[in-house]
Order: sequence, then structure tokens, then C-alpha cells
Amino acid sequence: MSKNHVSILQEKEVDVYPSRIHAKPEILKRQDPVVHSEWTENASLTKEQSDFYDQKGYLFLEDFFNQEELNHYQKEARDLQITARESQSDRIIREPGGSEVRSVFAIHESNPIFNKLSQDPKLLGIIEYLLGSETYIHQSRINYKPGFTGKEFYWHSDFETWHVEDGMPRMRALSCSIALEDNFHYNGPLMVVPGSHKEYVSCVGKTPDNHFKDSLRKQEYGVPDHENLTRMVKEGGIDTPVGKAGSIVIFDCNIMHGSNSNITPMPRSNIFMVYNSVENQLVQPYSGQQPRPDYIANRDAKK
Ligand code: 6CS
Ligand code: FE
Repeated sequence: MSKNHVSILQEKEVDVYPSRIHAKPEILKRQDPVVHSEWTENASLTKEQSDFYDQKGYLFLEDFFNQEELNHYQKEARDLQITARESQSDRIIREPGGSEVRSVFAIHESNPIFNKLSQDPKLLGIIEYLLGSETYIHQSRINYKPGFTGKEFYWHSDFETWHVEDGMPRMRALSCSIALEDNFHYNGPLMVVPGSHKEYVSCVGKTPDNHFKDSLRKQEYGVPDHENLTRMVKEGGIDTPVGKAGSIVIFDCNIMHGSNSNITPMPRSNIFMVYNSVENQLVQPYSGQQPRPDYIANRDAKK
């Protein structure tokens, strides 16, 4: 570690989740709760749902959005995809080795309908319960996963990247994935390793500068080693929560997850909203490197 790196680290809180620093992967115990509220009868989840999320690290809710809401989001997503094809904006990420649109970032900022969706009261009720405070959007995007050519997302913990590259201090964030199309086991749905959110894989390899330019197409740093991934899957198995368009998956920031490519004709587009607790605001990235752009990691909790 360079001297500069050490002094930057000393200026802020101790790094309880170091990663991409050591030569060998290490397993660290989670230091934060998964459900940040006490359950009561008034909670926005049942006791069973809350316990399921706590133990498995995710929750699948079928028919969360109705057909009318869904029609709006689907139309908006299609329009955005058409505009994105012709656009040169940095917020648009293309498939690795191709020009199909893979993701469009910061949709809650650029689009009023998705902005409203991000503040949906029934969604926020659940999220504020799980995170135990008010929240703000750390990252939002649509992933298109087009038919025939949609490429995979390799296994990773989101938190590992958000900690190292964005300076998210603690595990008090989650993702909500909203299915815009029917998800099947065969069109590259989200795969999660239940229980993996309780341990942190400290990964190897120093982050290259401007890593996001490659990682959002194909992530190669901040990914778990084969040995630990094998063990985690042996212990927890792999779940693929799939269902109709309008269903949602809420998953903890540290759960190990990924998805396969999509060679079927059926696209699998979905909206991702990442919520972070207002009590967990970003500090300087723990890598000591430049923060990523605002459209990938929002540094202003008031936005
Ligand atoms: O970079 C991010 O913020 C998200 N994207 C990828 C490919 N990995 C980490 C995280 O989920
Ligand atoms: Fe992810």
C-alpha cells in the first residue's frame, strides 16, 4: 500500500471491509445487521418475509406493480432504448464486443416516470423498514439483456464495488429489481446465493483507474475467487427468483449474485434501483482512487 493510500485511510473511519488490497482472498464476517429495524405488527413486511430476507438475503414479491403501472414503465423503457441506440451519452453502456444497449444509468434523474417509480410509497415503506431510516438513490439503471445477444453479469457482491470504488462505508443498502418482462429460468434471470450476504469476500487485484469503463460491460476485479464461490454455493445453493413482469426482487447489497447470458428470443429487461440509508453516506473511495461519476454513484443524498 502506498504512503498516500495509508494517510487517506487514516483520515477517515477504519476500513472494516478492506478489499483488493491483499494478495490472497479472505473471508470477513459481516459487521452490520441485514434488517435494520425491529419487526412489529405495523411493519411493511410480515414476520415471515422479514425473517426470510434476513436469512436468505433477498425477497421476491410477485405482482408488485399492476398492469397499468407496468404499461407505463414498459413503454418508457422501450422509448429510452430507442433513443439510447443513437446517443453518445456516457450514461449508456453497450454490450461487451457489441453495440446493443446493455444499461442506461441514472434513469431516476433523467426520466420523470422512473423518478416517480423510485419514490413509490409501497416500495419505500418496505425499503425504509429494511434499512431502518430514510433512504436515497445511490444508483439506478435499466438493464436490457436483449434476446439473442444479452451477455452475462459475472458473480459479485455489489457492496464490494460500492465500498472500494464509491466509498460506501457500511452494509446498509439494497437493490430492487423490477421485472419489465416475464422472467424465466432460461432468459438470463438474476441468480443469488442465499446466505452469502452474511460474509464478505475480500477480493484480490488492484483496481485499474477508470475501472467502471470496463466493469459495467464485463466485471473482472472485485469478483470472488473460485474456492470461496464454490463453498458458498455448496452451503447456500443458487436461487433464481423468477416470475411475471411486474414482480420485484429486493436483495441485500452484499449478497453474491450474477446472471447468465440470454440467447433466447425473449429479452429480459429490468429496472434496478439501489437505495442507501441516509445514515450511510459515501466517503472517499476506500481504494484511494477517484470517485466514479455521479451517474453511477450518486454522492448527494438530497438528490
Ligand atoms: O458497478 C456497479 O455499481 C455495479 N455493477 C457491476 C457490474 N458490478 C458491481 C455493481 O453491481
Ligand atoms: Fe450487481
